[in-house]
Amino acid sequence: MIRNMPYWRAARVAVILVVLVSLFGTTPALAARDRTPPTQPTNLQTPAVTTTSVTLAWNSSTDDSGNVTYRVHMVSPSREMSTSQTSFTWTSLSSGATYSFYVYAVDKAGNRSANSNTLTVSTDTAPTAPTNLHATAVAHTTATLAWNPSTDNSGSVTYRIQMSSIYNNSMAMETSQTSLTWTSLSPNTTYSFYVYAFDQSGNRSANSNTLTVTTPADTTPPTSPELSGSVLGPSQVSLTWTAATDENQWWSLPYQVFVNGSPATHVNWDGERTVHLRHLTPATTYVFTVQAYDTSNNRSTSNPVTLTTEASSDTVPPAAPTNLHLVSDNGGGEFYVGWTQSTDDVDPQHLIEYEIYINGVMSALPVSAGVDQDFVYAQPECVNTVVVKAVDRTGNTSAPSNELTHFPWGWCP
Ligand SMILES: [Ca+2]
Ligand SMILES: [Ca+2]
Ligand SMILES: [Ca+2]
Ligand SMILES: [Ca+2]
Repeated sequence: MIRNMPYWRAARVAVILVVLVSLFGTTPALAARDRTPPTQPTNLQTPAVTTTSVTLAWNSSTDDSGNVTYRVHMVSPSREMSTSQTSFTWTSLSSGATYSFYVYAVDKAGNRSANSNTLTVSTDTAPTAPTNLHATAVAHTTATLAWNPSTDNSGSVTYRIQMSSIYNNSMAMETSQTSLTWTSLSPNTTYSFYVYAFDQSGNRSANSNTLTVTTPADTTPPTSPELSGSVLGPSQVSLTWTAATDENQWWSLPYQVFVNGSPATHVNWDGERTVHLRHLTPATTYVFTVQAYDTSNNRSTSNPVTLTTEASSDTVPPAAPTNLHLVSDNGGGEFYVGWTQSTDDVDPQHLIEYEIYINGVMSALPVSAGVDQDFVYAQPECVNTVVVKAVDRTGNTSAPSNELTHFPWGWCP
């Protein structure tokens, strides 16, 4: 064609062809046009549905020109989205609504494949709220609750019951039933409950009504402890008792010891059931009892135990301990102190007891006999001033040792 043109005209056509090639990459007149559409996308399915979204997936198309674009078509309302992937998540849908979709592929030349299968999908719905939350039984430490069930499109739901009280900001229990017994409550206490449902996809219902329950007061005392005791010399007795139980308390009960009807100064730990009472008067008859009490302070009293301390003519206290010094500081407020043991006019050294006072407060740890060192727990003050006193079997108490000043917390403000 160009060969038969005059030279000037052939040159002009050549320039036009060069411009066309640079613009379109090929000569439209020379390239074969792509008239082959992509193959049909198949097996359109939905691997995931939520209350507001549907995820679609399909098997890919092939095309002679390489990559294709997929058009995801919603039938009603008619909308279309594009993707180069073989899956697409359609969002912002309505809960519990039904939608139909199909997919087709388009190649670069605009050839369109056949439509895939049409898939009809319903979005998920959240369960309805449980209703009529009410108590079917309330006891000192339990409340049995029941409610009308939720309904959900996907079948079974799980209920979560929320409880709050002055003791607990919020606690929750779950069940697939429509009733639940809440245990470990306290007597004479008000609790609030509500329940909601969630389906297997985690969609949550609204809350039920809020139910307020007050447990009845506990007016029943614990069982009575069985008390026994023995004399340990002129100034001490040992008391021990069986464990009392309470219908509302599964943990160890606290006890209080009484001497001739008055509370003993001895403070025992909750649950402790053996005590040594010290500094009693020689040759004196005492009546001891112990009381167990529950959280509502209902009290039971043991059998009385009558004991007479041994006689003693010892009226002279031991010499004061000397050379009180720091042995070691274990950190955390625990430190060891040591001293030179005392002597007594009557008792051998191994029977002399040592009371340790920190800032004037007697150590709560058990008193030891016949030792020259012991450990103590610091008072919260920055300066801890420690003294030790010796006590003989008759209860005669020495003057204090020298003072030991210690800084157990390592600093002073
Ligand atoms: Ca093609
Ligand atoms: Ca559901
Ligand atoms: Ca009770
Ligand atoms: Ca003495």
